[in-house]
Amino acid sequence: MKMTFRWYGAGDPVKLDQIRQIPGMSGIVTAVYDVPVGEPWPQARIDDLRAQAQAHGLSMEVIESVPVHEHIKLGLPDRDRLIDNYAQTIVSLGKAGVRCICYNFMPVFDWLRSSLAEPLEDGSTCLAFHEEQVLAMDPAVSELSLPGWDESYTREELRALLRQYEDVDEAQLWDNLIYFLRGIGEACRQSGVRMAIHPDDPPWGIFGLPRIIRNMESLQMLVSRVDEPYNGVTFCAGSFGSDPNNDLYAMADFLAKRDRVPFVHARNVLHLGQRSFREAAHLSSCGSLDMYRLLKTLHDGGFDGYIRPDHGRMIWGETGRPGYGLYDRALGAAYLNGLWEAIVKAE
Ligand code: DNO
Repeated sequence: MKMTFRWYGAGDPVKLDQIRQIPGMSGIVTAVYDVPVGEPWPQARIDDLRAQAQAHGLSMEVIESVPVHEHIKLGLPDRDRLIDNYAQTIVSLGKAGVRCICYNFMPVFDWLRSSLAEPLEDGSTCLAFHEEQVLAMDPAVSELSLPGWDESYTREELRALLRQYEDVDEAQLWDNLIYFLRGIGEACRQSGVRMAIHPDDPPWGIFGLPRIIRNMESLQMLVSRVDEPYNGVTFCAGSFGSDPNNDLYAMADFLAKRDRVPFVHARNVLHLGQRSFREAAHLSSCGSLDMYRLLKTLHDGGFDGYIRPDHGRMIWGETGRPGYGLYDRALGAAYLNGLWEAIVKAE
């Protein structure tokens, strides 16, 4: 297992100097953020990021994310050119030593929460999803915006995009995903890069848009339709785990035993009903997920990939990017490293 930490580049309030001081940290998970979605990433920009990491004693073997252009998800005629561009980026990343790319296939929006700073009794804040608040939102009219979302659309463009998805159902979205994965297969095989799809977050449909990476059935479908080692999953515990109907451990076991988990996002959630949750500290007793059982299942299934602590609460007065402060994620990393050491030594 290689412990990593997400870093948003030079503008991130969390600095590489700080990340390197977290015990057991092997590398950063980052991206080139200012190349328009769909364009290939210049090799020089990738190499520069890697040099920054290395200057701080950190590796850069995981990229999160190389975003997939909406026209690929929609299956529009210009997708072949966009897939070729994506393949070029894969090859360039491979040259720079990247081994894993985390991406998602969620239409229009990435992850969604109703609150980015819900106050907790202990004075910290966390991200939360309250179904009734989300159902009251209308993205086509509100000024809704979250970190991680593509901010480059105007309201009118967003409305037009949402209309385009009216003709895309789940079966069509699946076909478009498989087409994409096959289209980048050669680049992945050549460059030794593994793709790790991020689950839909939360793992159910929102705003009437199709969402397809949600549960065990999705995973079975994914690995059977493109049965190749490069086609993997980012096992995001908090995303799959926010649906109480998901058997997280059976899902981890299924994927790990097939060697389809190049990357893990380890975080905990506290269920507040079927479709509402709060993001908890990483420790099992703070939420609804058993982090020991999850790591043990991954370990026993043969997992030996990259892992990172995921969203943290804001604690000790820290301000910054919601979910991506330094302190609670660093505590998460230390805890996960401790669990892993105990699991390995008990063998
Ligand atoms: C949220 C992240 C996601 C993830 C993308 C991958 O904090 O886990 O935004 O990076 O879905 O493409």
